[in-house]
This record gives sequence, C-alpha cells and structure tokens, in this order.
Amino acid sequence: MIKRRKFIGQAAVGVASLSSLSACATESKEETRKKALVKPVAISTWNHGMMANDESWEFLKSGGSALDAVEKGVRVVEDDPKVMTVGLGGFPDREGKVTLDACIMDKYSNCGSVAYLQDIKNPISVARKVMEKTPHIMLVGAGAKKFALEQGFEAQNLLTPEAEKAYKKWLEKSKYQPVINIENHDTISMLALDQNGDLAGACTTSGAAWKMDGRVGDSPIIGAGLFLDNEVGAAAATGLGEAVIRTAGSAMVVELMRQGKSPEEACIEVTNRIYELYKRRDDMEYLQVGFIALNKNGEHAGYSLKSGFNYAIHNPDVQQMEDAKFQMKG
Ligand code: SD4
Repeated sequence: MIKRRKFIGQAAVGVASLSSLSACATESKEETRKKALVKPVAISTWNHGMMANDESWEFLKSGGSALDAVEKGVRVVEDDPKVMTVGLGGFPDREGKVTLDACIMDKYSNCGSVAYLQDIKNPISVARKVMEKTPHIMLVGAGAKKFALEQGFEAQNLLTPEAEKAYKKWLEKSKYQPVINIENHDTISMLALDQNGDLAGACTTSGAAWKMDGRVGDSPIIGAGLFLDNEVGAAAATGLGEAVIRTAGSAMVVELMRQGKSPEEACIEVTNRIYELYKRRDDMEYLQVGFIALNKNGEHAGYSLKSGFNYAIHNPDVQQMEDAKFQMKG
C-alpha cells in the first residue's frame, strides 16, 4: 500500500483547527461552524485516489470549486490506461465491450450522469455536460455517446491490448465470480470540500469486470454510488454495485450524517445493513463494498465490508493513504 504523508504549508489554505471548537458563548453558531472547518479536503477511493487528489488539490488550494476539483481529479484516473477499471483501459464486459458509468453532483444538488457509455474516455466530463447543458440528469448508451460527440468529445477505442488480453484469458473459463478487491474494485469515487465550505462529488468506472452486456452498476446512480447534501455531507461507494443500489448506500450514509452520526458511524451503519442482507446469501463470498464519507466540517471516513479497501486523503494537514476499517473480521 502506498503510504506517504506530506505536511503542507497552511498559508495558502483556509484552515482552523478542530481544537478551536471551544467557541465562546457569544459566538454565533455560524462563526463556530466556520472555525471548526478543516478545508479544503479531497478524499478518493483506492490507491489511484492519490493521483486524483493531487490533481484536485491544484484547484482546491487556490480557492477553486469542489466541482472543478472532483471532475479534474477523477479525469486523471480515467486517462490512465494502467487503471483497468476506469475509463481508457477498463476491463470490458463479457462481450468484449468497454462500457463506462459515471456521475457528478454539486452543491446545489445539480447532478449529471451517464451509463453504458462507449468509446468516450472521460465519462465524468460528459456527465457534467449532461448536468449543465440538458434538462435531464441521466443519459445512457447510444444517446449518451451521441450527446458526447455533439459536445465535442472524441470517440476512440477504449479497449487496450492489456485489457483485451485479460478478457481473452477470462473467456477461457467464462466464469462470473468477481474476485473481491480485484475484479470489483478500482472505481474512483471522489468527494471534495472547497475553501467556501461547499461540497461536490464524482464517481467513474468501467464497472464490474466481465459484467453482462447492458449491466449498469451503482456508480452512475445518484443516491447509490454518490450522494451529497451541501448542508450535511457527501458519500460515495465502491465495490459490488448491486449491493449498493439495494441499500441506496450513499444517500443513506448522508441521511445518517444528517441525523447526527459522524462519517464513520454512518458508513458503519450502512455497511452493517448490507452485511445483514447478504450474510445468508451464496454470493456473500464475492461481496466487497466500501464507502467514503465527508461532512461539512471536513471530517472524513472510509469503511468497508471486508478488508482490503483503502482511500486517499488530502487536506491541509495530511496527504496520505488510509486503510479503511472493515466489518467482517477473519
Ligand atoms: C460497479 N461499483 O459497477 C462498481 C464497481 C466498483 O470499485 O466500484 N468497483 O458495481
């Protein structure tokens, strides 16, 4: 696991320590809230979250919006052919087609999403265009691609020789039993809190490897793979999308934070619900789900059903990978 910690000069960033929470009685609630903020913050799933955070920090540290930060951050991962579960170079479905899912959400609860998008390597930016240029939230398949081309995106073959080789190997047995933390991971989900105290989130993936043609996971579904409420916090998911959709995972994490839970407590509760739903099912063996969450104070958490999930954090104090705590021990 990558583990690096870098302390960053705080002059350029607006940060106040959590210890300053001891606000005097005359302070307004708003003043107290502002002091408690640790910002800006970017958190992202998996090891490639580091490069996404690095990119987003360029925007966040100079006062850029969380929305720009998350879009630009996850694009770096979409562009990287070595990441075989996002964008260019993503594993194909069982018919050999690379089909991409992504969504984005801003502080006003505006959102945009694309699913089953082919031949366009930056679905997150198409999702943003859906959000900003259409009266809709979600475009899929051929319609999403047509829209992307109209918006000036270029079509290209996303199936790299490495992904094709892996696909041909899979075809030898053609068995769909996702290997946890390998074939159902590496979606990049990113949450950011900017210097204005506003949240945004992005999620982008080629989905579960060797999925059925036409399958769409949680990642482009607002409320499942990603959700935020600018009054409360944001959450995003990775892992087997079917389990996340079934529990309205990310929306539930945010709702629990609204009810007063910390990001970690909220992630734990939703993960426990998933455990309860799956504990007697045969597919429990293949199930991995992870959540990241970030609240308005800049507090964050990552939590997963099983071991192996990690996430990247970048705030004024730290820049590091963190192994998420997990529910099922042993
Ligand atoms: C999916 N949730 O399509 C995605 C896969 C994933 O980390 O998150 N991988 O089910």
